[in-house]
Amino acid sequence: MGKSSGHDDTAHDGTHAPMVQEVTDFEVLEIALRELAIEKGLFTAEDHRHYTEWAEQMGPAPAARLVARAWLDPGFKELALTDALAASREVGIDWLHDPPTGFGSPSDFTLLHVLEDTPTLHHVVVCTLCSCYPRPILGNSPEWYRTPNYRRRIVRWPRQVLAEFGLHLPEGVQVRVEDSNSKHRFLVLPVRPDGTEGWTEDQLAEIVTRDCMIGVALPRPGVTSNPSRPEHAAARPIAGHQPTEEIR
Ligand SMILES: [Co+2]
Repeated sequence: MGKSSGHDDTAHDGTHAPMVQEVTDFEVLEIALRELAIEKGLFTAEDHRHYTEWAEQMGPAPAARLVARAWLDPGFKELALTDALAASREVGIDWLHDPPTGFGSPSDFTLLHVLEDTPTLHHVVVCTLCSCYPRPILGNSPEWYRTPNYRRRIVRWPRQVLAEFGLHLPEGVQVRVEDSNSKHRFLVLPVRPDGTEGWTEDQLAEIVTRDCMIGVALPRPGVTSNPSRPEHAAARPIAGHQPTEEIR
């Protein structure tokens, strides 16, 4: 192959190896399986498009509302802690019937657990095996959540990894790392922060960010988006590039 053009079609001459692998093995597998399923009549291309559109509109807003309501309503908090799927329905998320499939998605046909933080106990969620995540109520997972780096390190050095997220927990606070799997997904119910007395559910929901519910951040009045990561100045900066104010 490639000999007729006068080239040796291997990476040895450095000209034929692609800069990036354009399609991963998993993508090839997904395409093959999807096309086969459509060909066999298991679902239509339109069903697939509809499902994809639904999956992409998921976000953390319903989970934030669940937390805010649990802070305000002890009865609802009890429901969230004992039957999180029922509590999900109260904030508009029905894990089994919302997806256009009508039976959930295979990986979301699962049990949700709400983990209650206290002043002396902090929860953080991981999936050490892959990337299990309570997607119907929290949206799609952040990229870092799926990295082997986070998955292997958070279970070994939780305090250190949390500190890297900017969350420095006092020694008196116990850290509990909860490992998700295909049947059990977790949502952290953080401690309601000081300075939010008298707030409405809408006001409270605004400060419950995605990261707070994974357990790598704590809610704070005035912080309504996931905190930015600490940035470090480049060891070998590009000539002429001006670092931003924050990292100078
Ligand atoms: Co997993």
